Amino acid sequence: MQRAINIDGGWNKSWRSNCPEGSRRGSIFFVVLWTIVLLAIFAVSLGHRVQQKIRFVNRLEDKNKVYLIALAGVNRAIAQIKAKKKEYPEYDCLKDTWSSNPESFREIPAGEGKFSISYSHRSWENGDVLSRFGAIDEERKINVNKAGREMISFLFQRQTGFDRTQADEIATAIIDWRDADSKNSPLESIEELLLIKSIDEKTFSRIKDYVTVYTDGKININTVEGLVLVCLGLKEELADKIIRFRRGHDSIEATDDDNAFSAISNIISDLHQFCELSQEERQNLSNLISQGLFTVCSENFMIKSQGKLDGRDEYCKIVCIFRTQEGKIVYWQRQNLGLASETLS
Ligand SMILES: [Ca+2]
Repeated sequence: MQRAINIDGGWNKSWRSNCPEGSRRGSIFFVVLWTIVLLAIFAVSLGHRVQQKIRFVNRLEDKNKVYLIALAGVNRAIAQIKAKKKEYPEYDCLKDTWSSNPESFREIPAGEGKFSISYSHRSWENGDVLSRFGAIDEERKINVNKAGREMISFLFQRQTGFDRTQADEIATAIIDWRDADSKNSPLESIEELLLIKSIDEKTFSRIKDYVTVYTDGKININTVEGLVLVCLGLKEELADKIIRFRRGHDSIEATDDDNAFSAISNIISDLHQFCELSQEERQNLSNLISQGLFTVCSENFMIKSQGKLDGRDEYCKIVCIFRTQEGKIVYWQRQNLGLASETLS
């Protein structure tokens, strides 16, 4: 027992002599300091993560808000189309409220931002790009599932600079594509043209505003652009007379004084009252009418709605096609800033 006490007492003595009180306090202070530093680092890291999550949630909220703003634009356009169809179902033309209506479609406040519905088109005279606030009827375009080889070929010759042989080859490829020999079904979207040989992004960009897959193939003579009239087989001078008839006295398209063909049976007589038609022009127009190429009504409307939040860069663009007969959307594409587009069917 005496030995044990001596040994223990000796150890305590040795430890105290090696670890003086000041040194022990220093060690504790050092541990506490490191703990504080580590806690501070953890707190900063946690704060950074929380900030990131807050920013992410805010971005999701902005994305949702701006989508709803663009959606409000789509609903506004559909309401205008339905109202016009209910009030004047006989024919559709460019002075309709769905077609040219800056008061309803330009920078319209909605929620925390604004929406606009607009599209660009080219001047018949000089090809300048012009803007209009409204929707676009698909019946002004060539249906690539219905059009003949010559019509498609002519569109590619006029718009892409391809010569007759190259354009004929593309037209043949499109017709083969939609025939039973290959795909066994019509094109489901105009973007499907990009899968066809010789049609790259550049070529597609030059013809995409003139083609559709959503109509029955008939062209609305009240809304069609001059280029498409020529592709149908009208002489340029006759296409020009139709465009000038539609513009009315002010010679400006889509204004209140515009003229419109109220029925297919009135096309030649209405045009003849406006300007002189040669026998050849009458025959030219009569041939196309008898082939059933024209209509005066539209049933499918493309709406391009862009929503934007006030004071922020976030925006959302919706492109859709509304079919009035069935009262439903037949095409839907939504695109947010910096994000890949998603396509819904
Ligand atoms: Ca006019």
